[in-house]
Amino acid sequence: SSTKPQGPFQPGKSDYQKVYNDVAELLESNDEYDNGSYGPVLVRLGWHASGTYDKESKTGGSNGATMRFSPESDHGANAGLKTARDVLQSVKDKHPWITYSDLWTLAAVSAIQEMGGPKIPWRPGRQDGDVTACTPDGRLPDASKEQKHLRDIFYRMGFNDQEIVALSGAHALGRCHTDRSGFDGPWTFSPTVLTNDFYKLLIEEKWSWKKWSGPKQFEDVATKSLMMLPTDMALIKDKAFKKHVEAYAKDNELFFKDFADVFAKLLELGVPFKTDEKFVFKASTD
Ligand code: DDH
Repeated sequence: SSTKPQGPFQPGKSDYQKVYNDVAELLESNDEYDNGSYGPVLVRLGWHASGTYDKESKTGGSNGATMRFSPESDHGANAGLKTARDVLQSVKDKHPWITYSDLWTLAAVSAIQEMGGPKIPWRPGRQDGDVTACTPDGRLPDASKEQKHLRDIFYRMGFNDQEIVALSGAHALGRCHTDRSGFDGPWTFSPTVLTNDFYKLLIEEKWSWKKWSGPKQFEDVATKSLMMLPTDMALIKDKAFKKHVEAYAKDNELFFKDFADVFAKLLELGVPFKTDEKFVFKASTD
């Protein structure tokens, strides 16, 4: 009893790896959910928590985890993300020392790696904020718009054209839900595996407007089972974007390298880290 450690718990890499592993175990724990994986919606949570960053005012970003609170939780862009937050609560209960903001970003890293994606170096240090740090509505992209809007939104976060295209490859994963965004369907035939298929399909398939009463979206002419958003299609309408789409369509390794860099950067926007040391987590298949 005299050998009890003193002071507050100081988590290290092995503690974060345990969190990573617990998220990995959750991903396919519910056959009934979507394509049998919470992976895509956890990636979307990490992205929407981070993509509110504004480099001028230095507000928003993953630090704070302010999507726990209304009004941010009710912003239209965040529809459906309660599912992701709720799923992660069991991990938070098991590891109460981790902040929600570190947990949400680490969960996105776990989901990407477990879905066959590249290693995403990650570091801890985010602090949870309160409701006063909620960002105003409108900081996340509007899928009905095109290249000018993409640049307005992503330049505000500090990204360039190549990074916009690299980030967009995440749409190889998951799907649109009519009861969330109003859009419908997946982008690829393997929505629980990260590949460069988003770019390949964008270039190789023929796309036409879907005939339906929902929001304007594209469908592939060949099978009518895949979709593209107007913002996705803007990536091949715009010459400067298209050049990167073509490069990633040809070279999955290049996509993985650039995606790892830009996704890691996204998750760190605006976070006042105290350490430079980044962790690379072991995937369950390593
Ligand atoms: Fe996205 N995304 N996204 N997206 N996104 C949707 C789903 C998913 C836009 C709109 C939508 C990124 C960029 C953009 C993921 C990851 C990322 C849906 C459908 C819409 C709409 C939501 C629903 O109905 O459930 C737009 C617009 C952009 C843009 O302008 C570039 C980025 C950068 C990422 C990322 O992770 C880096 C993922 C994953 C999904 C699938 C979610 C799911 O539940 O499945």
